[in-house]
Amino acid sequence: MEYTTIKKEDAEVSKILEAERVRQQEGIELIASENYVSVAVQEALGSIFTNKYSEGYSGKRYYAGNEFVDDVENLAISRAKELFGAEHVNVQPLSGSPANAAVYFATVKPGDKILGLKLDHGGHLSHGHPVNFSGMLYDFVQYTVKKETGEIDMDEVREIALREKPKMILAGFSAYSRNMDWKRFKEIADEVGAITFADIAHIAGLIAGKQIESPVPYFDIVTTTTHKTLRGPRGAMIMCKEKFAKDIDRAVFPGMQGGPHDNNTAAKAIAFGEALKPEFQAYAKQVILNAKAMADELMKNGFKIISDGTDNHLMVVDLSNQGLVGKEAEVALDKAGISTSRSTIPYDINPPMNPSGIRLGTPAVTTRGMKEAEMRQIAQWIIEALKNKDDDNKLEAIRQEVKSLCAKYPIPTF
Ligand code: DSN
Repeated sequence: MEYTTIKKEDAEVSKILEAERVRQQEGIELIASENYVSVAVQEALGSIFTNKYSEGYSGKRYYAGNEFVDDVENLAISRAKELFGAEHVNVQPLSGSPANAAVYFATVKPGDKILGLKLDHGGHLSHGHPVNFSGMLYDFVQYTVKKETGEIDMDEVREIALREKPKMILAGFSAYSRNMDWKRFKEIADEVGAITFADIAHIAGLIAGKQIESPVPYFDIVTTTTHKTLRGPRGAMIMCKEKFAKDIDRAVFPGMQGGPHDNNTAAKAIAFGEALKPEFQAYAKQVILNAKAMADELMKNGFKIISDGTDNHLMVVDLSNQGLVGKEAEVALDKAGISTSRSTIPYDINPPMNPSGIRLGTPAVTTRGMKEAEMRQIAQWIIEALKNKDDDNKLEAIRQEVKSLCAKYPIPTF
């Protein structure tokens, strides 16, 4: 990689950037929400669209000179519509939580009741956690996964919905490895007259790649970040039925945000274009095959995966039968060149800063071209690193093996 101008103009930033490049190239990235974007997406992010202000929407901006911003935003919207079959798309949300905030802002009032998945059962902070704006402003009631199966029990969701009569039912997750029953969620919402809202941030790429069923045909509103399995720039978008379009657009601007980040919109257009290509379906399929292979290898070696496997790109490993907690596992694996995130497990007895599990995901390693054999090898390194968590020499030896494997799978950079 050569960020030649940065190198010439700013040695301090250049040094940090190069260190990060080496970290990304030489390590194995298993954080389930991360990925590597294409060079085209990187170029768009660094493009002159970053110079522009463009509050408003296509044809109705509050600044002059937006004819090409209109072109690129319209292109991103039409590609997103084609990719997901959505009636209406807003590509301006800056990230996932602001997108979710705009949805609440557009559709419910502070104090209204919303039903969402509990954070330590796989939900997201913006799905009603008390420390988040969502939990502070709205009256969230939460559904959970079953202790015995690790899966959402739709009969229980219905029971809570009938009892609580929420204004909105939210289906989505950050750490759940099973398919969602979108149709059933919609049926339950219809029974109680609730708006349906799906947050597909984690699985949008698997849906776009036609490997997982989409909530878009069933749900009123669907949000997603664009940088996880979807493999675009950091950001988000909102898809909705036409009848919510005006309210959603107004909630994003002027309700929640000022000027959109047009360089990011250009990068979204490119990423959606990439996701429309047949090779993206092959990538999405491989992401899931890789996750299944990794989960299988870990389970064969005595590790407990919540729900005993995965249908998507991620898995939550319960470390309690290994005599370990998430933080020490994360630190040991990091020393071995394997990047993961600690994770709560359902019914966790440990605190969120040091929970009982780790979450692993395969989008980034799949983008590099790794397949099932590499997943099994990585699982073996994980097992070895965790067994030797206090032996820095052993962890360094694994790190060198990791580095050799990674050398065969370069990350996309300029
Ligand atoms: N931070 C993301 C994740 O890791 O799942 C969710 O916002």
